[in-house]
Amino acid sequence: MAAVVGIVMGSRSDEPLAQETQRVLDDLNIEYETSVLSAHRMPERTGEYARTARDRGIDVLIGIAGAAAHLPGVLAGWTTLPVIGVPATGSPLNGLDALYSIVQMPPGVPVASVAIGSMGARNAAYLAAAILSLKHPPVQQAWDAFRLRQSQG
Ligand code: RP5
Repeated sequence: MAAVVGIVMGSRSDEPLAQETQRVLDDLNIEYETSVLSAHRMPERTGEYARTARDRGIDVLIGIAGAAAHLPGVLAGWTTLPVIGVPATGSPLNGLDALYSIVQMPPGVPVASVAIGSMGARNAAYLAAAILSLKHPPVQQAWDAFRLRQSQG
């Protein structure tokens, strides 16, 4: 299966979080591609990536960014695919700035925000699985099986 999730991080410094997302997607056998694209340092390439994502077979985008974390919102501005934002830690405000930036999107261009940091990075992958399960039966099986295992403690 080709990549169906596009993970985008705003900086190489976000890589530890991206790896947490990747680990969950690997466990669920979900294919993904990973890019480093800064919405402010590389605005053209960021737009191009999001504009072409659907035609390349991507179904969900995950944007990981810290500080003034406009990356997920910019991705959502360039595509009608679902976008999940992960607020990264590491700034002087320790992710609260990124959380507010991501979660406070004005109506019409939504971004689904998950929690700050590691919890959010993992939940972004699980939320992507839930979205993909609507269209990809193997993902539905893997996602349902995970939820069942989890419920058994
Ligand atoms: C954001 O600013 C990135 O997503 C990163 O979390 C933060 C710091 O970036 P660097 O200065 O480490 O490149 O754009």
